[in-house]
Amino acid sequence: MADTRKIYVLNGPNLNMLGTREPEIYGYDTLDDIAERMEDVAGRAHVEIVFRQSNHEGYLVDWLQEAHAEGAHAVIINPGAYTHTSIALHDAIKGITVPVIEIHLSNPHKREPFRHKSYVGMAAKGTIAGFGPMSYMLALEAALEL
Ligand code: DHK
Repeated sequence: MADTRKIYVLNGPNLNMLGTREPEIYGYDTLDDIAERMEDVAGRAHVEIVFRQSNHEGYLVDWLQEAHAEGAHAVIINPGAYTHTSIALHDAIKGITVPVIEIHLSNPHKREPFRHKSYVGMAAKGTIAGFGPMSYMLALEAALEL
């Protein structure tokens, strides 16, 4: 029987600008490029990727709850700047049983002090940061092994 596991990949504010946004930090790949690569790998593992982006915090909360309600296998989330501010995302992750992997393209710990705290990381199963778009692929590999 086909494996119908779903992995949600959620992206927060400004990640829709990847490719042109501060490329010296975030690189030249677009979010579509990343989604395509993930879908390719996941497809070979017969896993469905649900790939979303929003600039609005509440949508990310809704989608975390949706992943839970859908019985998703895992959530990979790059919360963008909400990483460092959002108790709502922290609480949403604590309130669901789906394992959540926090990711970042850059390594926030090498950047400004206001990026050193992660409300999401405090609730997530684990964090992968600093590998550019490869952070997404490493998280997918981890999610597939869970
Ligand atoms: C993305 C952002 O938009 C920032 O606000 C975070 C993260 C870092 C990233 O590296 O992917 O601080």
